[in-house]
Amino acid sequence: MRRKGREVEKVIISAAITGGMTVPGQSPAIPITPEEIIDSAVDAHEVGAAIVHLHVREPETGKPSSSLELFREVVSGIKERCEVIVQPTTGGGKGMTLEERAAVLPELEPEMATFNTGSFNFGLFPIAERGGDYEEWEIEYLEGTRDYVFRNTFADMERICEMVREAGTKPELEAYDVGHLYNIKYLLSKGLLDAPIHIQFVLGVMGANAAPIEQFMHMRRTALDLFGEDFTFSAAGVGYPAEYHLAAMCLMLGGHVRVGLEDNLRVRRDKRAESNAELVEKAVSLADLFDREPATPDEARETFGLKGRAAVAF
Ligand code: KMH
Ligand code: ZN
Repeated sequence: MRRKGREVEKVIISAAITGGMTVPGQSPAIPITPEEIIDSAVDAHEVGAAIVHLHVREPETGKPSSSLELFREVVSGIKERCEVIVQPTTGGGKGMTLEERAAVLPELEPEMATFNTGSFNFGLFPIAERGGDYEEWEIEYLEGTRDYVFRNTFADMERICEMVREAGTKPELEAYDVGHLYNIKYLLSKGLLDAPIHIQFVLGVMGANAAPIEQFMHMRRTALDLFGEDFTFSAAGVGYPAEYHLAAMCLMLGGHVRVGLEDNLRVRRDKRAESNAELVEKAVSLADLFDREPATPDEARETFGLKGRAAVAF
């Protein structure tokens, strides 16, 4: 999907719809129920997203969940309404075991899923410290991240490698720090991952790498050193303006883009986002400034070599 002559280079936009580490009290725009998640995903697709990255939440409380019934309801609901690539999380939320997080792979056999490439502290407790109108469980959830390690050991990663192969799922390799790229290299060297790989640089989580563009460039440079040109990439900048700063870097450097309420709640410095679609629209406008146009889901399927929507188990 590289530019030929005057052809515009396509950009694969991914919308991270709801997340598993944020809590609903942070923004009324975060979709909670299956219906809200489905509507938000379809709307994000209609304005330019080729991929929707999905978590699910308990409909009554908004608490992040690993319920396979909820996942099935959401992914089937989206598939009925549009052709977008549905990418469930295997990262889940705080307190979920690896088996709970990864159960979407054998259950849904999705075209794509996330694959987290290392362990690190995942700190969201400063959000609660800043104050706000939170339920008691939300404060506990956020405060509990003071003592939370997002666990992705080598044994865990080897297990996910087996599971994505069995499910015929393309992993999106989430790298939150430079060491995670070396973990990916190790898995490749053991023949556990298939090339070409797709890497997502996730910058801005407290406990891992921060999101200044120098750190993005450092990670991309390291990836080039380790993998040559044989990889695709996108970036998820956590928070505002990181989301759009990294989107701009990816647009300039031939990469792809992720935006969405999972990562960032603002569309401008002085304006909270009202929907995922609004965040995607801004990414599409930014792409246009760099002569990039949104890829359709089928163009993204071709770029990533996906098995196709007829081959999923939902
Ligand atoms: N929540 C993001 C920081 C996953 O779901 O597996 C990273 C993420 C990973 O989206
Ligand atoms: Zn996620």
